[in-house]
Amino acid sequence: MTRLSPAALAQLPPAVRRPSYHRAATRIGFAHIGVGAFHRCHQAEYTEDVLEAGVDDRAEIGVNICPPSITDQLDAQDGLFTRMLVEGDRADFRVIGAIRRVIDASPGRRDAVAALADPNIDVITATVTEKGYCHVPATGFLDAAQPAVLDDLARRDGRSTLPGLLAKVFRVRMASRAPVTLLSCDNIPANGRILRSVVLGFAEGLDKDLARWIEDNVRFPSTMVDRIVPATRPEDFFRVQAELGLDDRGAVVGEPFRQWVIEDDFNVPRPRWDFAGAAFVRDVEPYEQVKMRVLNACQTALSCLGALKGLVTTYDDIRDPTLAGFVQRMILAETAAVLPNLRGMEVEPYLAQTIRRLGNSAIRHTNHQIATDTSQKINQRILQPIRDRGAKGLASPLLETAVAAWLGYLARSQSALGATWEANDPVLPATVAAARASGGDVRVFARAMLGERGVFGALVDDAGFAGRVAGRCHALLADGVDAALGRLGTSGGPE
Ligand code: CS2
Repeated sequence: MTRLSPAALAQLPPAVRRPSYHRAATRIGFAHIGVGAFHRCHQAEYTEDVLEAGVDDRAEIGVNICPPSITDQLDAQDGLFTRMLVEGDRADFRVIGAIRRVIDASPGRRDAVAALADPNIDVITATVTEKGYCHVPATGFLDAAQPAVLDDLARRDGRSTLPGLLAKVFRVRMASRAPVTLLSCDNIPANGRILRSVVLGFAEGLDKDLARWIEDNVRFPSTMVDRIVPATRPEDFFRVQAELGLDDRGAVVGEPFRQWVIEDDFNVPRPRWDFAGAAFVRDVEPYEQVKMRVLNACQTALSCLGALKGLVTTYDDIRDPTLAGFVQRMILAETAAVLPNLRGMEVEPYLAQTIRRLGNSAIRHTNHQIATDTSQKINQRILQPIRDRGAKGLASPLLETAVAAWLGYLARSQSALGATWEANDPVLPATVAAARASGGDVRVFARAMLGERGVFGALVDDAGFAGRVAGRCHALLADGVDAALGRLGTSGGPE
């Protein structure tokens, strides 16, 4: 079958939207690191909308520093790809042209550095997943104990880590006096501050002048990004192929909902993503708190509880009355007390919208995909609300149950504790050690995991927390999810 390409656009059925602006007249003024499904279905479409509106002429170059290969997917298509938005029986297909060039970083990364240091690029966006920042989740600082970070520092070269790569890019930009704005688009709290902190942490270890230059010439606005975009499945590729009559190896699938809130802190001409509905604000923190503590927290709790119940996707989880009831109570009875008061994102309507989004029958987001790397996600989604409630003297039995569910999920990846699946998480070495030392007792396992300071921060010193969470974890595995959640009652219930 013919591949999607500029020449093949004329063959598309009329219902498929395609670029109507003159692609060749755009210039590459943006770069993106980590062209995965999320970026293609989110920031790239905002840029596409702006190009269509004719208010900015900046298109982008995409750079992948980790597999999969972006050139395999998009080179032969001249960067074109389809985003399919689905809800129930409805599907909307659009070919996006905003990505003009793509490169896969070579092992030495010279090509990636050259592309990102190009003075014509004035905004670099990034989606590299939570663990890509190489930070300690509980503190936000560079994790200098990570072998890849140590290696990059020892070689004085950014071949393995994002902070290392960026330091290399900034060294070239310092020589050519080319300031830049860097936009983290991952779900970590104060993502701009964390990106700045890891990049400066790395640069300080290399060259103080470089660190000073970065402080003066690079801005790191924080952002809140939102759209549910699961990994594209084979059946999604077939559906796109059937609709287009063309083969598209870069197709992505997402929900219609999208949101982008960006801290207004640019040292270059500000992109016009506001034309596509993005909001530039002074302070992003309240927005990201609501999003991560409500939507993302529900996803994390559901993914672990759902997996323990043998369910496959968030859609299956939210149709389960026990699980749906549990997450709604968790948010309303506990998290709500530690959410900022934000106009347009008030907790009740926001939660109702979240539950509707999770109930979109066309989105099949697997529990295992969401549960991946929970050690990097749980701080901002669940632990911070627990800490904030603790500071107000409030107990958090439901949020603690979500923590217990994650530990139960990890336990079930270990043969000593009834291995059922493989877990994928940077905390796996500690998980293996804790399982081996547990003698098959999940409470012992959970207590050992609760000693991981990089994940739990000061909560590791809270013996009451450890005892309760270990007990809840045991109950979830020994009695089953329904029985354990049932005992929590409707109000959060007894300990
Ligand atoms: C999900 C997110 O995989 C995950 O961790 O919770 O990718 C989520 O779908 C997005 O943040 C929605 O904007």
